[in-house]
Amino acid sequence: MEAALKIAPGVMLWRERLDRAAQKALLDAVLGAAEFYRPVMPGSGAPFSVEETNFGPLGWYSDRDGYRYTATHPKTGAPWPAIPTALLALWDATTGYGAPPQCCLVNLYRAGARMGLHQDRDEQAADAPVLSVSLGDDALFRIGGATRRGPTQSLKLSSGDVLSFGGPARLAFHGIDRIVPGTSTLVPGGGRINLTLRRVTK
Ligand code: MD3
Ligand code: FE
Repeated sequence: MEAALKIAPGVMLWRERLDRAAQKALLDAVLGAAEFYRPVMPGSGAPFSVEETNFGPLGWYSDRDGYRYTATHPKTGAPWPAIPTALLALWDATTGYGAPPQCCLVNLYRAGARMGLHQDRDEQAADAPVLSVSLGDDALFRIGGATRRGPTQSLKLSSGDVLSFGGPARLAFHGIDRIVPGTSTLVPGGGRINLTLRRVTK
């Protein structure tokens, strides 16, 4: 394995940490799991451009009533499927954190989808890192500091890349400016899938 790149304090990047076969296996696990839905913004009800689903005992969900973690799929009421074992192994190998992730949020970006700058603040386990796996088309990822104002840096994320955010980076503002359509053949129909592993409770 190539050594991790240190992007900023608390941010580590492993380029192409997953080979094509491992990417395909994860893609198949995602596509065979819970169906995607389109969350809406708290209050306004404006739809996200990203579609989502989850693996794990807790899934992240947003509707008019707010952001929260739920044990069941909002449309079907079924428990979320288990986190794929390859992702649990990746979490152990890259984070060394002493407890497994409880949530694997799956974001699906078709052409034109984006995610505005935000912080992830819905988790009580603030000491745990967040681990992100990119599949499919390239994305332009932006990360700043712990305040909305101030400098940001932009990073291209490609299929198989793995990023961890811990310590001083855990409350960094971040988002996806856009995806670059046609840069990968992995996802049928085109687009990008991001898997985010998190601890939720203390
Ligand atoms: C930095 N997802 O789901 S992953 C999200 O590519 C989210 O779908 C983006 O932001 C995506 O909340 C970015 C990279 C990421 C995830 C969580 C973080 C970066 C982070 C938490 C803290 C700091
Ligand atoms: Fe986020």
